[in-house]
Amino acid sequence: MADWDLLLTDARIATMRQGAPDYGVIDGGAIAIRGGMIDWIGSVADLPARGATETRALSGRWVTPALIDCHTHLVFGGQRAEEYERRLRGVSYEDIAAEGGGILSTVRATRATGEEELHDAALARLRALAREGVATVEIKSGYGLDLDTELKMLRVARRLGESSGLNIRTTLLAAHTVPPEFANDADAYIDFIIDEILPATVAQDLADAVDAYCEAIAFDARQVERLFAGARDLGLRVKLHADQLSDGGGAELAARFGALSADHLEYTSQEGVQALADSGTAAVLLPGAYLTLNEKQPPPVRELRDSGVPVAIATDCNPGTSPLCSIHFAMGLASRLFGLTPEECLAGVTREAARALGLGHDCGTLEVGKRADVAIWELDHPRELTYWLGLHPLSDLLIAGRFFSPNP
Ligand code: DI6
Ligand code: FE
Repeated sequence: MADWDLLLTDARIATMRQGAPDYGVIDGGAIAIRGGMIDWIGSVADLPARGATETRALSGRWVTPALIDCHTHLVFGGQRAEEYERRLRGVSYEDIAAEGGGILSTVRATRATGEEELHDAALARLRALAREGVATVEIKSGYGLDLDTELKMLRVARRLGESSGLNIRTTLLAAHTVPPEFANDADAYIDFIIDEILPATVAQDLADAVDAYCEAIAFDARQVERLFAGARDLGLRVKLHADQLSDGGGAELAARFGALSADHLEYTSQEGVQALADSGTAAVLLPGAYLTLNEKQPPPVRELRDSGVPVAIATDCNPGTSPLCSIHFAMGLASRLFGLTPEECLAGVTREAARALGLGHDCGTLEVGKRADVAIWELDHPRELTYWLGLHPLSDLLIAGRFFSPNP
């Protein structure tokens, strides 16, 4: 009987191992896979003499961990291209939100759309990511804002895990904005989330984490704090949309609750950065939203780097502020707009993105004991993943050790 299910040889491997210099490269490498997991990795010269059911020689191709998109709002009804046009004519995102458009227009569309249709539209976006080597995607709710629709979105997200073959993590974002039913009473809506939506979500095991939008146009730090306490009581980890348009103390708040991640962070202060460093909370940078909103203040990348905060990058794929279905483009933007190096960009969509989802033990690097989520590329060097815009040089994608076809 063969020891291994699949053996990849003659590969140049960027393991992205924590602490390893220069992408953690192994030249002339091999990866042995068994039961969907990495069983052995190293130089071909050291490969133990064992049998494999299937062997693939990769002719010196580059291999990296499969990519991870750790912040998306991929499930939603309709789209907002018309709002985008209005913004180009000078109307601000906040003004559109104040007149009941913005997030609330997607809420109306999502409430009115059936599960099948929501699923199929999201699946197309998911496949676009998979074609770029993405194996793991986080999907948030937050366009329902009532019990039925929040649960509907999370059910669709869970189902996408089965239908797409990708690893899907789901996040309850009921605290995205105040719904019309609770207009002018954000506190009562927070109570409703704590008393009704959170317990139902947990009872049906529909969410892996809880998120909130901490912003002047949504919820303040005190309201988010109450929600997070409720989530903690039910054993759920938290993440936060923090300090995107103003410094609302979001990073400090996320750190206080040991959040998995604090996301956006354009206006985060030095104290906020230090709080993230002390709590081990990952920073998730979202350059697609920064670009689309034509923002001018980039997140404090140097401070994050100097303080040792893990920095991830994601698409934030959503119909309002980041209609971005390309993780490669997010990497390209993170380097051009925020000054991240190509190696930081690759770490940001592999090792650090896994950390931002609490999956650091499962995926995000190529190491023994992790799931065999592997991307194989037609590239001279993995720095090109950040350099090219609009090129998709994926040769093959393995998810849990199996060759995955994004276009079945
Ligand atoms: N993520 C969000 O949830 C909001 N901004 C962001 O970056 C708003 C999304 C929307 O306008 O629909
Ligand atoms: Fe977002």
